[in-house]
Amino acid sequence: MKKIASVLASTAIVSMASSAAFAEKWDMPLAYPATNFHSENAAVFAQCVTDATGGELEIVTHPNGALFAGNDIKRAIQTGQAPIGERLISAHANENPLFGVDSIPFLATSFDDSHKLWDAATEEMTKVLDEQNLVYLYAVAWPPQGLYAKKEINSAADLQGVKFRAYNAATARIAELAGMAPVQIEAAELSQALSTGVVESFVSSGSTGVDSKAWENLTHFYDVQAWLPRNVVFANKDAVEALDEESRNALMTCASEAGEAGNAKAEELTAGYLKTLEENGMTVAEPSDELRAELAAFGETMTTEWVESAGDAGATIVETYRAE
Ligand code: PCA
Repeated sequence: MKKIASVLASTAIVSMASSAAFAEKWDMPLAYPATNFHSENAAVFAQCVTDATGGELEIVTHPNGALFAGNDIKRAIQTGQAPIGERLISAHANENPLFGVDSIPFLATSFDDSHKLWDAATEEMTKVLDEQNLVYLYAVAWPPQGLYAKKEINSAADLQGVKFRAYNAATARIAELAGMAPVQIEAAELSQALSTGVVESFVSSGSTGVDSKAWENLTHFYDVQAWLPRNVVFANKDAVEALDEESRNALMTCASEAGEAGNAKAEELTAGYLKTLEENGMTVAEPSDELRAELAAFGETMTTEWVESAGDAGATIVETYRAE
């Protein structure tokens, strides 16, 4: 007992001596695995802030939902349980439709269009997050979303009754429109849900298919390119305001660099993920004309629904985007 106490005491002294008088450590919860490109990018961002402040503000990432599960990250930061973190923002569209702006099917399906749409939405997004005690730092797109299944899917009729994993309101709504049974499941739990048969289909990127080794349980990936959802990194507003100016500037500069770098990485890696799915035995294909048309019709329904729910602010974003 005594020995443990003295070890602890000396560890405490060492860590005090090695850090500056008012140094701060920020734990940063992430929902996705350490090897996912978002998590790797967040680790570079964390190091950037730590280096730029000479360790005055040290950010330490905690991937894979280890500190907070994906669904709890946003609330944890709003309430100050964690000072900073990353979250798939569209998973919170039930709080405010604006959070689902990046998941309107077939509105923005390429990286370029996705960036245009996001640019049109950023000011409003920053404001809405600010009202929730959050400071918007940066956002990185996932590669375009495709359809995973364990059989050939030629039309929406083939999806009828399939057990489907949803990750936000848009994926749940597609399931509903296609007559599937949606279950909300975090990416960290996806492999298990697939191997136990809880779900047999989902819509996501090649990146998440690779992370969850989709080929172990599924056979087909249809590259439908429905939308490019984003992970947003934000910080607790009180925690940001308590920083000295130098640290705050470092945080903002590193954030802007991380946004650029992360989006470039997403684009660069997209084709490789689909290749990995293929190399592991999955059929990677374009959707049939019929499936494409049916999904497009769901998209039209959902675009109308979104614009109705998001009010003037939403309509302005879509108009600005379309005018670009
Ligand atoms: N991967 C995340 C969200 C979008 C994506 O490509 C997921 O499936 O949870």
